[in-house]
Amino acid sequence: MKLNELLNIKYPIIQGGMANIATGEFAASVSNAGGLGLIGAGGMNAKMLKEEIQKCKKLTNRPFGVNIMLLNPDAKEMAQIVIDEQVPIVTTGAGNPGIYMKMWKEAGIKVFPVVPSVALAKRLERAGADALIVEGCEAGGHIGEATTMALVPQVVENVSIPVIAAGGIASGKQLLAAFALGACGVQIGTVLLASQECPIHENYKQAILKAKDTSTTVTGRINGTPVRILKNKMAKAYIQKEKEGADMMELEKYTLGSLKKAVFEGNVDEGSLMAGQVAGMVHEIKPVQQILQDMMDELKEAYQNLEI
Ligand code: TUI
Repeated sequence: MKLNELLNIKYPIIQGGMANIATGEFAASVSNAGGLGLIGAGGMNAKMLKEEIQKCKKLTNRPFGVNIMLLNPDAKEMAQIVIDEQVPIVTTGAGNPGIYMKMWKEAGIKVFPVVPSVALAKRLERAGADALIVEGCEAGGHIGEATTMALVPQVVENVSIPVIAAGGIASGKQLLAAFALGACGVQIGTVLLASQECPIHENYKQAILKAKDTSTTVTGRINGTPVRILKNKMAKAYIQKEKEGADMMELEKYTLGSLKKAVFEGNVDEGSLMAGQVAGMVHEIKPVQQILQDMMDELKEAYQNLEI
């Protein structure tokens, strides 16, 4: 199954959920560029989500979706809002969306949960998921344990619905590799942070451009919510506190709140700059349309140049 046909979009590329970053306006710009734009409900409350959906609808006639971050206290209310607003596609992250599957399917919504394991992939296929976004731990933000390279083919082998690869994808070569692993498309996030349209603070964009292969680290491994971010003063302090056995409440201060510090204030020392391992290969800020087009051109070139 071709992802662009399944979603009625131009390119087989989905934008990541990107909590606190992916507004209705940003999602519309990704959809207008030919990908699937997503409103990242992660950092929003229910009322904000409704407003962002309405903004997005005004800005694009193309398909778009909403990513519901399941740890969000308003997740249940948001699950109903996407139905009321007739959002055509929903992706989920940071949990098992099983309890919402029936209501979404009855409303005709296409549901693409993000999964970090074969076990959850199989369970959600049985629950009626239309496709699965299989995310490896190269990704930015909240991650599972397995890498994209190891996980995608294992999920493909165990389910019959389409698989979309996520984590570690910023170029046409990586898009080609995802197809080789059995995926029908990809989800990208980090490379879109360096787009002209992305509404993050300029300092955050510059930090992405400056990053190299070893510039990310993972906080929260010990307390059970691993989150990949760019190394900075905050990341060092967090990991130190974790080792000293700080409790969840104390550590919480460093997570979602500090993402806002990075996104809105450009505080690159104390903020949490979520980014994937591919940050090291993102070297310029381009319009979203150019990012997608360049990936597709490079995919074709890399395919022709394969030497086997
Ligand atoms: O969700 C993401 N990435 C995110 S969410 C986010 S906001 C946040 N910030 C700080 C702490 C926590 C959240 C930033 N980035 N990606 C998709 C993803 N889902 N990665 C891993 C998972 C996942 C993990 C466990 C999905 C399901 C799951 O299931 C557990 C279960 O209940 O079976």
